[in-house]
Amino acid sequence: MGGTTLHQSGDGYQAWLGFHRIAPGELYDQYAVYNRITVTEKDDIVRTAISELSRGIASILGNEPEVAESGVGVPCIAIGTFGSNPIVDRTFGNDTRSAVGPEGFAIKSDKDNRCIAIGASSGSGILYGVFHLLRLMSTGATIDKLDLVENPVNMLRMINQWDNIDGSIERGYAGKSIFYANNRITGDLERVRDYARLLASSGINAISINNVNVHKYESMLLTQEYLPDVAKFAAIFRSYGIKLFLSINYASPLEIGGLSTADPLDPAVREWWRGKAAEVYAAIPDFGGFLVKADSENRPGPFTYDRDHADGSNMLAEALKPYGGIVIWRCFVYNCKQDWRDRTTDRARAAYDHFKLLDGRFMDNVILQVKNGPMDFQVREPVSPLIGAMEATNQMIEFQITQEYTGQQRHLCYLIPQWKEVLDFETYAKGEGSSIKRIVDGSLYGNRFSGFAAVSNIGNDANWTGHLLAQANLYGYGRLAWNPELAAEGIAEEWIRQTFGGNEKLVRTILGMLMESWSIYESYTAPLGVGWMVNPDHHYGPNVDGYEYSKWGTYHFADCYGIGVDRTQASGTGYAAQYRGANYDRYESVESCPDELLLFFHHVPYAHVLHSGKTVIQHIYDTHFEGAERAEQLKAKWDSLTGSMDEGLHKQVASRLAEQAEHAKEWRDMINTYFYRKSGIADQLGRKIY
Ligand code: GCV
Repeated sequence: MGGTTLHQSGDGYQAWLGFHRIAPGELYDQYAVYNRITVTEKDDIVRTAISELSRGIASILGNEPEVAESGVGVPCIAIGTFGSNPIVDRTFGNDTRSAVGPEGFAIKSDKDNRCIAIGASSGSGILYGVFHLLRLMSTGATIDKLDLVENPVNMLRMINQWDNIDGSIERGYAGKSIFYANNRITGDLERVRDYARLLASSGINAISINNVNVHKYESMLLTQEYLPDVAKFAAIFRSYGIKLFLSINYASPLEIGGLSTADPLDPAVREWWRGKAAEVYAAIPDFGGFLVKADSENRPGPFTYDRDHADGSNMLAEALKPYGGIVIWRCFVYNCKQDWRDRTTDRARAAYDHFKLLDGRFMDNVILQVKNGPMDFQVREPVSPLIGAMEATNQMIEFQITQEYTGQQRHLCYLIPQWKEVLDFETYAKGEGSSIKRIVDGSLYGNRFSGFAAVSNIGNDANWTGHLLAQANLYGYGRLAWNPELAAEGIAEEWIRQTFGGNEKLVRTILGMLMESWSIYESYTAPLGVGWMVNPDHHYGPNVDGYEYSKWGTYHFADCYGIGVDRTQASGTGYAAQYRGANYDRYESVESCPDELLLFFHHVPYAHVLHSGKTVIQHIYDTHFEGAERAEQLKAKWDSLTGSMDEGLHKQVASRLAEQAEHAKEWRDMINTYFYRKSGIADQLGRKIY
């Protein structure tokens, strides 16, 4: 292990932590007062916080602040957990202290005494407070009148790496793994540390560091051969307040344990996992727990032994319980070999059908991780009806930051608006006021564990995410997990100012581009919620009938008369009935189903008239022509920023946008031609369809 990362200005490596120098002026004078930090504590995370604050201020002001341990003296930024720093203690009264939760913080400016205090009840709180102050400074905010308390809304704010230990990344679009190469943990530790900084600065507090598809080699991470190196990663993440988890192979007792079964009810298997947990905790005392994908896409699981997923997860939960560990059990469980041509079998139904009836059977240290939609991270799908359907079970939501079906970081697609729609969705699980965000923050049902998980979009590309603007999705995910009430625009603007500086034209232009990018991508790809029109395996590029499981017929059921999947209770797969009350009514009826999901829920003729007044076929033509044009405009907008940012940064995005504009035309032509040929209906505007 070891090594250092070389990077250059203009490569995007610093991401949103570049901390641009501010020019002399009023703001500089206001910030420059705070050139001294006082702190008395020395624990790991507080030390991280001090070093981050010094580094950030040095970069913003051009001078390294003095760090004094006395805890007294002004002007200063006084930092400490309550009871450790006299300035912090005299700044915050009992009301404030009791309002600050385990990972929260309070910040208050005392203008007269030229002092800013950051108080918290833990080292993590201090670190988040420091990053908050730096965020304010690097977005040009006034800091001499601060008086705020912040607590994260979600307990778990987790990142899932899909890294394999051969160094590849499943659905990774930004180079190779920063953790592994050639079946070894190599890991440039500096790079891993820099990743931890990025994550902590956006609010992340947990990470699983290997793919959920765990093969034999990845199972080895649980062995003595690998655990000492895994522990080094854990130490780095720990110093940034981030807990480390591992994905495990359900068949590990067979794969690496020499047993002949992985049956969760077999005493030898239970004993094996208890022993394994003890070994892992001996190496990593604050280990988070196991993330599990079982009985899905050829992964082993309890079904092999005629056991259900409660049996399977509880067995692991029991092994982890003595150490405070948790089991995060994924609900992405479906039979990919199923023949669904008879139209009653429906992949969308699978998660709910498998798990709903198990409500109440899971131990309290099991959390079910549910993808945001019932299928698989499409550009548009409805919200998963499983979220909120299990009152007596811990649940967390899973998003996909890596852009598997949303342009693979070759196309611009700012995903925060999509996630906001999901989080704001009213489920009626406990009557009105039962939004997804209230379920996954644990408040609706008073869950012991809950939160957010998302699949990372980083690799060892210099700029982390391949497409520089895809950094906004990683940053935005963390911010949204911290506080789902934040607006998508606000998050984008923060990210832009921190990444590119405060030039107003630049900020407005990039903000506009990010905010329209999801709608642009949707418009030239898969229409009206139908999804899946991608090439098999790698899932990039248009292929209307292409998706790999289309051997059972297409996922969209298009023929010469119509298109879409009938998921109604009345005549289709019955999926619509997994929703409650008004949601069921809205989706079940073709009249009330929202246009953007029409083909997800209904099979309709091409001449069906949408709420927009257009026919389905005309909508397909129009959106594909417009989408390709709008992709071209994205490129022009970016070109207008030439000269207003580092040339290297500008160039890398310009080339991605040029590629996007070209590929959008390919999407337009493939989709329009396909449906023109299928339907035989001409474009009303007489445009050329290739
Ligand atoms: C890690 C989809 C992806 C797979 C992924 C799977 C999952 O099917 O294409 O690459 O596997 O989701 O979420 O488990």
